[in-house]
Amino acid sequence: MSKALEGVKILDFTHVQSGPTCTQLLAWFGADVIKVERPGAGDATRAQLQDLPDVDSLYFTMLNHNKRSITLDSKTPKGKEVLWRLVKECDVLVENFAPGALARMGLTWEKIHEANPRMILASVKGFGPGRYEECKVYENVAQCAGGSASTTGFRDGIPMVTGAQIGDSGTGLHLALGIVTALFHRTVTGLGQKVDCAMQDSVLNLCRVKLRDQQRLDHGPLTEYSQFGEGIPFGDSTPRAGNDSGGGQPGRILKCKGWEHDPNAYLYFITQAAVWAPICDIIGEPGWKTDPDYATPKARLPHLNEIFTRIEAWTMKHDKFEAMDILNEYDIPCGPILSMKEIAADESLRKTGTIVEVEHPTRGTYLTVGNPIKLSASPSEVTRSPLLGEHTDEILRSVLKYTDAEVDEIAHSGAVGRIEKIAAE
Ligand code: CAO
Repeated sequence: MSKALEGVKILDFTHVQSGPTCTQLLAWFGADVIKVERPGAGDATRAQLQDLPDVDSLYFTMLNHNKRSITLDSKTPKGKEVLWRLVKECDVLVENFAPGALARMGLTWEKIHEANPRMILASVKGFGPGRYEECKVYENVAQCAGGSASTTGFRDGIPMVTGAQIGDSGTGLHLALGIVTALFHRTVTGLGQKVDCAMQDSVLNLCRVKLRDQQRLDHGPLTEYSQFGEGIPFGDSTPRAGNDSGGGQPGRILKCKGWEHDPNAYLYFITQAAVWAPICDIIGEPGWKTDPDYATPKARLPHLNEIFTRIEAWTMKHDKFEAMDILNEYDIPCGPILSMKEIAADESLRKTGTIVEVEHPTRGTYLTVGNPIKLSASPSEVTRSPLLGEHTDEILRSVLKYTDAEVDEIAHSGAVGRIEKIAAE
């Protein structure tokens, strides 16, 4: 079965998380992703958060599946020569260096476009053009500058960042869509183009409902926020709303049986209007079905704290899975708070390939997250991340068609790392 992106060559000049997330997705869809790394060190994440000595970290292995690695010093004359051969050979160059770094290597859009008019140049930066455009950015900076932190956490607490890497992985996802869109456009124009994603913009895109609420504030209080029922006045910007859904269907995280000793014995419960009647029956408040203070979604808004306290009295009698089973019988939307330990053992996620076990020559077996996007005619298979420079030789010879003598010359010039054969394979 052919892969959706088979035949597409990606010059992967990415590092850390945002860029590698993007190129990993493209690799899962079948693109040939050639990761260019600095000889000796490689992507800095290989050595970050290491749990085993001298073994590529899980941070690296979990973001670089299905890729090939070539080491190349792009600042040496021979290294530059090889890099330009790669530019001419590949369809897409993806990078997330600090602003200006790519141009300092001589790789400006004008030169790239001249050398290979079909090439797409895809970049992640922290900020788009404007007052912060020169800044280096990591995940949490983007969460803060993109509106996520100011709207996450509890009203009376400090701004919070989330565990989901919406700045890094979120931007990588946006970039991947930009790349396949540009590839599609190229089928019509025959030309490549630039694809730019700023982490701030990507976070904001994921936070658009909070900008919605900012504008709603001009016309009155946000009645779906618990703060409204608590009689606390709203300020001039979208507040932090704890675990309120804040949307049309009020929801909360509620304690379940065992919450005293299990930090994840909780359930997210949504009081969807369509199932209000069964909710009232289950929690033992049948009168709320017709009581004018509770019968309609609008009437319920000032009473959300009371309603969720009553529902929680019920959820606390059941463990989260039991509660889920009972509520699902009535199509009441709810979800258990799953720990990473529970997710790692989840049978369904393993069956669909969203959680996969991967074999690595120096690490052994480890768990990773597979492709969350399932294509029926082009399923993804997760293969391990490359060792540093593992494919240098292969790429020089088979992709760039260097002769044996030329490969020797490149190796002796110091432009590439030691060309290794992997003994374990
Ligand atoms: N050969 C020679 N030099 C290389 C090289 C290679 N193969 N690969 C990288 N380099 C050089 C770059 O040319 C750059 O050199 P100069 O600054 O001298 O021109 C240098 O390595 C470092 O690049 P950098 O500034 O991008 O790296 P950093 O560790 O200092 O910063 C980061 C990291 C992430 C803050 C920065 O890259 C950045 O802001 N990127 C854009 C936003 C982003 O993607 N952030 C997400 C981070 S988490 O996913």
